[in-house]
Amino acid sequence: MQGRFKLYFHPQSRAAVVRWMLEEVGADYELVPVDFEKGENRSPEFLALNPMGKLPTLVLPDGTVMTEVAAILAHLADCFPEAGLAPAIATPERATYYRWLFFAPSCLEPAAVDAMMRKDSAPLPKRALGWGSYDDVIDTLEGRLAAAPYVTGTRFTAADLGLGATLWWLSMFGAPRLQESAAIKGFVERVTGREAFLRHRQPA
Ligand SMILES: N[C@@H](CCC(=O)N[C@@H](CS)C(=O)NCC(=O)O)C(=O)O
Repeated sequence: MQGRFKLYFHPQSRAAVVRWMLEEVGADYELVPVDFEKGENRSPEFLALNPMGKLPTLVLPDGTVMTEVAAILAHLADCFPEAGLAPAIATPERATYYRWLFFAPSCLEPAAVDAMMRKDSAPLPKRALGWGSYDDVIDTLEGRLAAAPYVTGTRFTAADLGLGATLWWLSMFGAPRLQESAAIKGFVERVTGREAFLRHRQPA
């Protein structure tokens, strides 16, 4: 794909996941530093791009603004088919890819944040929560990752990138059970051993 992407960036934010993806696909991109401490993500200029005041915020070469990690990963995988990070449309592999691509932000992330940060010990009913319970989420992930090296089988895709990045940072924040799971630990080691992962960790 021609043209330059502009990624509003803070190294300790989900924008780093998008930077990893830009490295994977070999995109031309620039980073625009955003200082949370100075409130730059709450400036009128930034809020005009993303009224949520959040990163990642990515401006595509044609000026379209994208937010939401999983949506950005899916779009970049489609824009750079030569990188081979998305299975063909309307195949069983594509269905499985979407399933796990969205599992990270809709189940894993909220379940982990709830498990780690909620002070009130009263458990919420499983049926009221999209993620059911943290243990259900981790059991489900373990089952998948014990069965195959990557979520769609033997090939690394953008879904592995999104899930792997989330598991990686949750492990660093001490989310329960992740360090004790051989399947999850092995998966995180596999995806974070990629060259593009190492490149995205270089100072901006
Ligand atoms: N739903 C968003 C989450 C974005 C998000 O929460 N970003 C955090 C950084 S990791 C942020 O910008 N926080 C700054 C703030 O809320 O002030 C996504 O999946 O991309």
